[in-house]
Amino acid sequence: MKPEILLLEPMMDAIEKQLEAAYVVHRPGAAGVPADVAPRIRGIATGGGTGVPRPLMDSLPGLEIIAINGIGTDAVDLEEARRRGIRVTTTPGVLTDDVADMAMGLLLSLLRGLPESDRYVRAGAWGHAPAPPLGHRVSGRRMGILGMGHVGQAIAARARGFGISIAYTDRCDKQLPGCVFVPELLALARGVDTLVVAASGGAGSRNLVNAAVLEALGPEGVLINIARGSIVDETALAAALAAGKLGGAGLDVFAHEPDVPETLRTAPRTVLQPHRASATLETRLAMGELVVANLAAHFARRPLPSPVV
Ligand code: 8YV
Repeated sequence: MKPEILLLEPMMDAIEKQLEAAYVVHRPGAAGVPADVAPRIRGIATGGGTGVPRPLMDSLPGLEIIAINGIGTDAVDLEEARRRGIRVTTTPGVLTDDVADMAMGLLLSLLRGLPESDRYVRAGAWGHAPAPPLGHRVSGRRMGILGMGHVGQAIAARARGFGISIAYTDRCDKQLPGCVFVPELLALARGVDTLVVAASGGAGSRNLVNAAVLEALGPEGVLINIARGSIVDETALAAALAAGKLGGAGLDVFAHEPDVPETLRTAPRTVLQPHRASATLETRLAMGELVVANLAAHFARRPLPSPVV
């Protein structure tokens, strides 16, 4: 008998086929998990942003494993999982480079005005209407990174190649060559013109990037967020952009996805993405393979490739 699992987010066809071959896969829609199915569910495959809502976890008495197709664990109650002996796995390593690339992509798009220029050419305006405003030089900028884990360090490595200096804040000084550690986020923001959010989400980082931090970045400063929307106070961000107190923002993530506040959708000097930092064929395949491998190891009672609980 195949174990029964829930698939809470679509994955690549090739991955879903592998899941279908090994499990009875249920895809709960808006109606949720039928009452007769819930007791039979032993595993969940889900995304980092989607996680597992606590009421869903509570409705699955036989749940044994949650395999996250991502590295963020903030949308899963890890304490409760530990308490109930539910294993939790993530997909570390394989998405680091893509997420760092997205941070640089957002920075380049924002500073060089790529989306506006693209629209200008497509509209046939070239030669007929004034060109878009001049952009800003990328080299020579001073980048501050909030959260210097694997992704933060991959962003630093790329930014250095663009002639950008690096400072960062984290729980402790990681003694990284060529990177200046600044213990306080506010002090970091005062000393840089580019703040990149690469920290973990969750209660400990909620609204860390607040009005004071944005004001410290200043009218020439830009914010890039490829981590979690919850880390940034979106109301303060929209207000700072509207008032010209912040130079711009490149955002891949939002506090209440897929809802993006109107104030951010219409804010000036912004480049927005629908949580796409790990969304390449190569990486989503590698992530999916890890999800499959973790589930397979669990049901075969082998050691899990990448457990967090
Ligand atoms: C993915 C993520 O987009 O790694 C994470 O935590 O949020 C992203 O890489 C997501 O997990 C896929 O839905």
